[in-house]
Amino acid sequence: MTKKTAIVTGITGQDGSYLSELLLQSNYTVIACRRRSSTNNLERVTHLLDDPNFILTEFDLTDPSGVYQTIQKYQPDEFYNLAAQSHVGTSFKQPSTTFEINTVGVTNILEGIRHYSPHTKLYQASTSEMFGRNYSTETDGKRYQNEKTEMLPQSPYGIAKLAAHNMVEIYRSGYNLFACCGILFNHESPRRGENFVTQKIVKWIKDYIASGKSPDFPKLKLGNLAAHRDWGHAKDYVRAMWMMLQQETPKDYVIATGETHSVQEFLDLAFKSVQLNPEDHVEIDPDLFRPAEVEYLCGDPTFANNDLGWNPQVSFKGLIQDMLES
Ligand code: NAP
Ligand code: F7E
Repeated sequence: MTKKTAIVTGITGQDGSYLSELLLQSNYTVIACRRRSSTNNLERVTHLLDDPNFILTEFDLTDPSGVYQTIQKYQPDEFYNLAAQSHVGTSFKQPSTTFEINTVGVTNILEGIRHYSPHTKLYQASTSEMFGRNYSTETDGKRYQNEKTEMLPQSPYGIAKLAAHNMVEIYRSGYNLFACCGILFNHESPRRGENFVTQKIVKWIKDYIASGKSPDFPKLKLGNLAAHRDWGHAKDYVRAMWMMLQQETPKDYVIATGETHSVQEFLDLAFKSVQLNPEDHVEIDPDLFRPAEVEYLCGDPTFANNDLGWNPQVSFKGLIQDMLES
């Protein structure tokens, strides 16, 4: 395989770390971007730091000068934008910051590529949150979202991501850039951040067991357990990102498993697999409910299956096991 260069943003996060691994294994030089931090937050990529093809660099997406300089300096074959204010709940508390990073930040990248490296192929991390409260319905009544489903976002995060999604479309059609969006449904892993519901549940279980199942151990506080999500494994999903940029033409794809489960089901399965009963340990906290909720997500990945040849490898149960056993 010929050597390629890719800029990856968000390398301190879940997807950035898995994607960096995949690219390094595929003979890429990875320009690994992070923003300044007063503490060491490189734990997800510690094992990559000694690799000479993993080149750490620093910029904040909201500062165009750093974005432009990096694009101009490396003129990469590929650019994967995984950086974001990625927490939906937080987006209600920090809507302007969310918009600045998730929309203006993406516009900075698009402008940088347009002016300084128009041959660069861009992957933008879009999301199922953009569908919000909308879904399509099959003749048998099954509800799903795919590339044709109208988007009605329900959070500042979803709105900011949809604006970025539309911006990518405009630069693709208006300036002929190879720019595409993966509309990824929820994906988790042992590297998932601790304030997302799956990892919050798994972490509580591990901490509780580590405490010797202490009767004084605080309860697990959760919000809406009725919401449904289509959960896959992050390792499968970063492979789809890479596949999108290996195509002849840029297209947007839904990446999902096609299965949906409630938060309650995730909770029950995770607790059951370590012989615990959630009813003994979980407390519902009204403060953890969102001002507006996305109640039902179930992706239809048919287009990605057929056009990319992408299929997820890890099942819902396999995902929970991996998170619990890591
Ligand atoms: P994550 O773990 O929260 O990582 C987000 C990354 O963005 C972190 O490295 C963070 O850096 C970085 N970042 C935030 N603000 C930045 C800024 N202003 N400048 C530069 N970097 C900044 O998220 P993830 O789960 O890996 O998700 C990756 C991308 O996919 C995100 O865009 C997310 O919105 C999107 N997405 C995720 C899912 C999912 O289920 N995981 C589904 C659909 C779409 P710090 O460490 O400094 O905070
Ligand atoms: O919430 C409910 C919550 O924060 C899932 C991000 O990666 O996926 C993620 O966004 C569900 C929601 O993920 C708690 O109300 C109940 O219905 O794990 P989450 P999310 O909001 O779906 C999309 C696709 C992205 O793009 C995002 O970047 O779980 N829930 N109790 C809770 N959620 C949290 N966080 N904490 C709770 O205690």
